[in-house]
Amino acid sequence: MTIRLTALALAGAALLAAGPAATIAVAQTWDMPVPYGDTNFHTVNHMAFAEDVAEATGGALTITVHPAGSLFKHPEIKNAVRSGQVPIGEFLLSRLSNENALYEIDSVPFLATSYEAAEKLWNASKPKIEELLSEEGLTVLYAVPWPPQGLYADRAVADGSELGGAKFRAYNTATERLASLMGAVPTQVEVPDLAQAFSTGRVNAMITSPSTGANTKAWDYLSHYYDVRGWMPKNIVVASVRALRSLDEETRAKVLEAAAAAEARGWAASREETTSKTAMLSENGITVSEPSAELTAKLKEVGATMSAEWL
Ligand code: PCA
Repeated sequence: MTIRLTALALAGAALLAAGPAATIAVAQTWDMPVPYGDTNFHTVNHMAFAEDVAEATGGALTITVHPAGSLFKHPEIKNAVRSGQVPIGEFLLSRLSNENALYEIDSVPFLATSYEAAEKLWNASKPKIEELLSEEGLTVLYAVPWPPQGLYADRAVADGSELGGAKFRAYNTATERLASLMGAVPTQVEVPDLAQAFSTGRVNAMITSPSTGANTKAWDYLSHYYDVRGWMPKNIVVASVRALRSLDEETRAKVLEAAAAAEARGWAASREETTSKTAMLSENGITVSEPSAELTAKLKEVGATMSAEWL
């Protein structure tokens, strides 16, 4: 008690001595809610980002990553940052498509299906996306794509007709639309609930990355994977402008530096995941194959419809 009062008194004296214009560097801790589990490569990247920040700022800023929607559920994360409940958070960018179609440009099927194309698309769309988010008091720190999206099912899919009436797991509006256009019935399921949704028959198929399949041990609940490479949706990390402003200039610069490093590291990790996690699916007994010409044609047709709708 005495010690605490003394510390408070000292801090108060320092504030008075420094005058109104100076900022006193007070160590801060930031809670960072993220939607995906702790073995996911995005989450691993955020942990490294947090370590970099702690080290570079000499402990002036500590970031605590809360994985798997444990602090805020995925649909709540953006507004939690916006409203100041947390200073920083991650979400799937295309989930914001109901606010502006630009947010889902990375989920238009067959628009950008390689890392090179995804990077071009990000560079082209980034200024406008940054502007839109900044209007809401959010600063973009970094964005990292998932590996190319492939088709998973609890059955063999020869031409796509096998998915007629199937219950199709969706993670954003674009995947919902794709499911409907394939003649399936879409239903939103978050990654932490995925294994259970399949095991209980709530869903039979989905399109997602080899990472999400491997992270959720898809071999326990389905049998087939088709390497469709449909699109590469991105996760984005944003901080509130207010929270960034509350840092002293040097600390803020270190955060932005660590964020740039996290973006580069994340893209490299994503590339690596594509190969390693596809191999893991097959090693664990999933039948991994290229989609047939018929299935590809069907998906491309759906993609063309969705591109036209996006435009
Ligand atoms: N995994 C996330 C989004 C895209 C991906 O590869 C998911 O399945 O929800």
